[in-house]
This record gives sequence, structure tokens and C-alpha cells, in this order.
Amino acid sequence: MNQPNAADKPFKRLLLTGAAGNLGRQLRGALAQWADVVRLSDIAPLDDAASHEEVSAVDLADRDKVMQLVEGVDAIVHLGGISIDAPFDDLIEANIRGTYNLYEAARRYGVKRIVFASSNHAIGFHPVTEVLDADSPMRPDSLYGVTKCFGESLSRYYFDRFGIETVCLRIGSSFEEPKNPRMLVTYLSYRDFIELVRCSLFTNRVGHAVVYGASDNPVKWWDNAKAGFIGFNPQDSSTQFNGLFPVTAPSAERDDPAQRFQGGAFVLGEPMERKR
Ligand code: NAI
Ligand code: 15L
Repeated sequence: MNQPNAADKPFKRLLLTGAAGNLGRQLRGALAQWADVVRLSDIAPLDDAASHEEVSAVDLADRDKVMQLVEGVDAIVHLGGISIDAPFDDLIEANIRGTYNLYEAARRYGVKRIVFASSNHAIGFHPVTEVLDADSPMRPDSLYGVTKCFGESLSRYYFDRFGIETVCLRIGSSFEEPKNPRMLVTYLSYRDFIELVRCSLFTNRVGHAVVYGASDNPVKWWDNAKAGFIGFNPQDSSTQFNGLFPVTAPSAERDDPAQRFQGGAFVLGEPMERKR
């Protein structure tokens, strides 16, 4: 396995987008062990910078600002963007234009590696009876899921054309604890999430990879065998939350589409117009 010791600090300057969000706040502390300087960015307010940090308020949709943001970094963890289904116009700005701006800036400044927070909603219209792997077709369950498919395709193009490596993380449900029975299957502990990002940054030559982000939960919809070279071995499991819900997991037997498809309630949404 091509994984140097985390203490080696292989990065001079790492950029984290979405640093003020749920997962960004979890990751912020860990990044200090991996890079000399951590550049943090979000459209929302961030806590003050520590001595090894640079804080920069940037809207990802602003191309010039994103160019400045990316200058001088050697890798990027891209968590920023709208993280739920939302009106089309909003998703276009944050998730489509924002991700494009980031990759263009990465190309201009020679960034070699990006870890892209994709989502299980890129494949949410697969039934719960299927076990998916990295080659399973995209089946987005929402416009939000479509934007994650865009990010995966964009990063594929930037690898094939320009050699920028990306690990696309199809994250399940990464919260303090599962919020519903479905999340007993999709749960990714914060600890496992941080390890997944570490593996994605530290593994040599990832090319363009798709990796599912779930802990070692008893019911599995995703098989990471084809991404085994990343070396991700989840340590946690949703079994610690047994008893949290009266029903254990979604079932293909039920009439409700939110039970039958992996994306859960996301499959019930409808394209939304922004109210002006
Ligand atoms: P979050 O919503 O808490 O954080 C996203 C951050 O992006 C927010 O701080 C927000 O202010 C920022 N952001 C939104 N629009 C922006 C823009 N135009 N410019 C700059 N920043 C902007 O979401 P969370 O849970 O931290 O997720 C992080 C990433 O992981 C997201 O991309 C999300 O889609 C993805 N993800 C998260 C999952 C989870 O279970 N937490 C599951 C699957 C994917
Ligand atoms: C996601 O992609 C969302 O960002 C997060 O808020 C959860 O809804 C998660 O998927 C999930 O599927 O539970």
C-alpha cells in the first residue's frame, strides 16, 4: 500500500472548501497533521484562523475569487456546495458553476489531487436490493444528485484531459448519529469519514476513483472492492445505534418509494424553481 506515515505532512498547503459545514468542521482539526498550511474557505462565517491556517470567505460561484483561492495549494478537499436538494438555479451556482470554477483554477495552478464530496444521491435510484460498486451506473435521485453526477463526470474529464487526480467520495450519511432507519445502512461515522479523506489524499496514484463512504454497517448496499487500493477500512458500525428506531432498515417489500430505493426520501422530491 502506497501510504506514507500521516506524520510526514506531505502537503505544503491544503485547501478545504465547505469548511464551515458539518463535515468541514469535523475535518478541520485533522488537516493540521497533514499539511503545513491549511486554507479554509466557505461562504458562511468561519472560526478565526489558528497559526497554521488561512481563512478565506469565497462564494464558489465567483470565478475570479476561486482562482485566487486555489493559487498556491497542492491539493483540495472539496466539500463546499449545497448539500441537500434545492432549487435548480441555486444548485447551478454552488454545485455546477462552483465545482467547474474549482477545477479550472486547479488546472491553471497545477493542483495534482482533489477529493470531491460526491454523494450516495448520485446512485439513489438503484433499488435497496442491489449491491453497487464503483462501476455501477449513475442513477441520480434528485437534481442535487444530478449535480454530484456532474462533479464526478467533470473530474473524470479533468483527469483524462489534464491529469488532475480525483477521488469521488459517494458519502452515505455522515452525522453524529443516524436520523432514521435508512441511515443504519448509509451511516458513516465522523472518524471513518476523516480516515476516508486521509486515504484519498495519501494514496499514491489514485487516477480517477469512486469510493463509497459508509462505516462497517451490518447491512451493505455498496462494495468498495474496486477501490481497495485506497486502503480504506472503516472502524465504526451503525450497530452501536441498534434500538434507536423501531424498524431496522428499508425494505424492498414496502410500497413507499422512499423505502424501495437507496436514496430514501430524496426520490420523492420534484425539481424546484427558486422563488424570486
Ligand atoms: P453542509 O451543508 O453542512 O456544508 C456545506 C458547506 O458548503 C456549508 O458550510 C455552506 O456554507 C458551503 N457552501 C454552500 N454553498 C456555497 C458556495 N456557493 N460557496 C462556498 N461555500 C458554499 O454539508 P456537509 O454535511 O458538511 O457535507 C459536505 C459535503 O459532503 C457536501 O458537498 C455534501 O453534498 C456532501 N455530502 C455530505 C453527506 C453527509 O451525510 N454529511 C452525504 C453525502 C454527501
Ligand atoms: C447527502 O448527500 C446529504 O448531503 C446529507 O445531508 C444526507 O441527506 C445524506 O446525503 C443522506 O443520504 O443521508
